[in-house]
Amino acid sequence: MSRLVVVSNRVADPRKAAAGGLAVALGDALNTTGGLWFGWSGTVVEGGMPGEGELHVQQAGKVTLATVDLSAEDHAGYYLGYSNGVLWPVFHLRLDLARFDAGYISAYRRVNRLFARLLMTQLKPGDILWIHDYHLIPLAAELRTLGCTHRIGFFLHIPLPPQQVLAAIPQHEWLMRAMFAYDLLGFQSEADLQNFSRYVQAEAGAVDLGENRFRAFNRTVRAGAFPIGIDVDEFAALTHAKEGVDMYERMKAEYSRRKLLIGVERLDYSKGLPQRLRAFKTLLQRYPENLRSATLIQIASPSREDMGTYTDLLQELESLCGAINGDFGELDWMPVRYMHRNVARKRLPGLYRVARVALVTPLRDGMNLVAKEFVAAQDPADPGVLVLSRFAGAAEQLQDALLVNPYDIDGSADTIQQALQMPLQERQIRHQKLLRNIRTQDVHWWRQTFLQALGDGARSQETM
Ligand code: GDG
Repeated sequence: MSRLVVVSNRVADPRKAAAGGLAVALGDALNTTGGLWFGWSGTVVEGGMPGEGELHVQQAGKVTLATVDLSAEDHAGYYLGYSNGVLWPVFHLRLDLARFDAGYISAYRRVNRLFARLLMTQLKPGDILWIHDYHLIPLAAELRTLGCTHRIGFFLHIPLPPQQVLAAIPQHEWLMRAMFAYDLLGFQSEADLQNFSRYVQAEAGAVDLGENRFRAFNRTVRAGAFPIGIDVDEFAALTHAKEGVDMYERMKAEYSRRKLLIGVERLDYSKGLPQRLRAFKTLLQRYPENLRSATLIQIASPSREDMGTYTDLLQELESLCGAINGDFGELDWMPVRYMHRNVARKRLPGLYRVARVALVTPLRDGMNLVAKEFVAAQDPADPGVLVLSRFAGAAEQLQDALLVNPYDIDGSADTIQQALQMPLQERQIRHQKLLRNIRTQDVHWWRQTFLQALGDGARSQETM
């Protein structure tokens, strides 16, 4: 069996429990074949030389972790700049926030070249490479330039926008050409795959060879939708572990007289938090029976704090929460409990389980794992209701959630009310279907399906 090499911006030690579903799933795969996980170490070297970085190699069980330090200049241009100041906003349909003219592209290319150069020193014949996410789109092209002939797959965790939006990126042609250096491209949803297909045919003159294979720039790439899942069993075990149960019981006692709604995400403008708070406020105005009763716990864990757009969002949220609590709160009831803090992963399932309703209402999201975690943590006998944005990749699979348009504040408020009022039997039926779905297409299925498609491609090429 080929050795698996995973490359991602950040590397997690798969032996550590706090690592989360993705790290656990990739760790499983790496442990099976013995593998290498390569990425940024998380260290920023002030005054370091751009395009240079020390490589650290350590063994974590059967997995080799190889990580690179970045100079402050590279970190600013590659990570904060091009990745999170250009690609992240554009891919989430926020052209207004993209900083096209800041010259970040050179650092983005430089770091991808640095990664390629150092990774080449670690590769063995027959390795299969799996590269993750928007930080590393040109990595395969850089590796090919250095003579790498291995099979390389790419998975995009965030959405791929429609043709016209993608074409607004000054370097879009270069990015798309780089995508053809891969053998397999994985997207989260059918919608992303369609955007890719339309874009490459319209902008790159690609020929559709059928079965999602496209030919352009003298290369053939296969593309597919591989919706990422969670480790349902791991999450169910967390739900029944001590911390999960403690959290559940504490919250249940505290909120026994209230209807609890929950929102959990990284603080990010793609997650639709201001719109959600406005919808909650409209709920209280339109359906006064929720006064003194419905309580929204919103966890917005700190993320990319060193970027200005995130500071603006933080201020907007604080002022919205303050206004709702000021206008509607009573001495014994606060409508919104807002936390700008990270909650320990072991406590999340208890919180999900005690909630009557989860609000997962991003304006745009590649998949959204919180939606799936919420479903996994529910008591099947008395499950909570998932209110899910139709613009999350997860909506393609989770059709039995209550789907909303997060831009439609009144419509969202009505749907939240429907969720709060939903009879037990309907909740049970919807939950059963959702659970079946996340179990069938869990994170192990995702990983196996992607790697099988990447391996199958190798076999079909050999027989050509
Ligand atoms: C990207 C794509 C895609 C959140 N707050 C806390 C916390 N979390 C955990 C959740 C969940 C994870 O973070 C968030 O995953 P999402 O999928 O919801 O969103 P992104 O971080 O934007 O992830 C997304 C994903 O990649 C995978 O492909 O689904 O579309 O944007 O696991 O539980 N965890 C802890 N404390 C918190 O306060 N411990």
